Amino acid sequence: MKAKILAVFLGVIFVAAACGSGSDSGSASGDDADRAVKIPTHNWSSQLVSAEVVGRTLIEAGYEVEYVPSDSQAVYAAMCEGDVDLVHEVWEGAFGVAFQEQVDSGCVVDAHTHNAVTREEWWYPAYMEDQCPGLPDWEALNACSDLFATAETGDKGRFLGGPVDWLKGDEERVEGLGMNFEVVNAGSAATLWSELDAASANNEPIVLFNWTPNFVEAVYEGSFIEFPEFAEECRTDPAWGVNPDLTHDCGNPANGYLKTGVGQHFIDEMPGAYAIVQNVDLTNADLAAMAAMVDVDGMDAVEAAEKWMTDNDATWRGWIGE
Ligand code: TMO
Repeated sequence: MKAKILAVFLGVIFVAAACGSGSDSGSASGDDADRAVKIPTHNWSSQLVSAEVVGRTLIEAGYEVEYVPSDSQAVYAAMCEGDVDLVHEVWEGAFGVAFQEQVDSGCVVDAHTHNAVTREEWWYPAYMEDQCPGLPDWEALNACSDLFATAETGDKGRFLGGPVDWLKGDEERVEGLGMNFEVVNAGSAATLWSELDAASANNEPIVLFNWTPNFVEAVYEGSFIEFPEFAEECRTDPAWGVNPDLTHDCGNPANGYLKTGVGQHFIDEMPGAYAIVQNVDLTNADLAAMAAMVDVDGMDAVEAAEKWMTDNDATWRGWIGE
């Protein structure tokens, strides 16, 4: 309550300031609270670049932004609490459950579905097809589990998963499908790519978490494992699917969404900024290019965002109505 009153009060001051200086088109709306837009940053490259792009676009429109390093699952509850205002890369496979929970509770709003179509799944380099006949079928993978065994995983195959704040269902899936695999989570995305690089240099077995759009498809040949097709009930109804007793006996969505979610508080407090954020639309090509600038070309997120904005000037200007 107190925060709301303060927000309205700051809004009034801001209107006064905006009128005094004669705001030009594309600048912050006079109805918006006078505070920074809080944008979370996560631990994969496209997100770090696109966060900068969203931030710089808002700055061009006259807003201030603040970046908040955030756990990519906990961020949805954090958005509910008002600690961040928006999440502009909600990947269905990794975050669909955590996002939907807060949408259902009423404090997070499903603001936009991007043009991009996404997939996040177990993935292997193409040379594995000679070593493990029958790929990309999951049962063929399981039959080859011994190829993927490591000192760490004993007689089970190793699945190299992403950092623990990404997908939550890998262990449940191994159980649900009765696979002879153990999930080992990488500490960072960089570890995934260095392990892929090392394995590929010698055609050594590896199955790891990957996604698209990403830079990987431009650099390595490979495929996603085909698990039983995803359905919502697979995550909630043990009776559904090949295992009648357990959930998660299916893959991730093969044509997943990429969404932008915002806090209801953000819509209330900063309607002008919200209108811009709703316009932000990313394509598969955008995300792949953003990831490649960092993971292939070695730019940092700021350099990559600057280059993307130079290359896509009309796109982001369109978002702010120029
Ligand atoms: C959310 N991610 C793109 C890393 O799967």
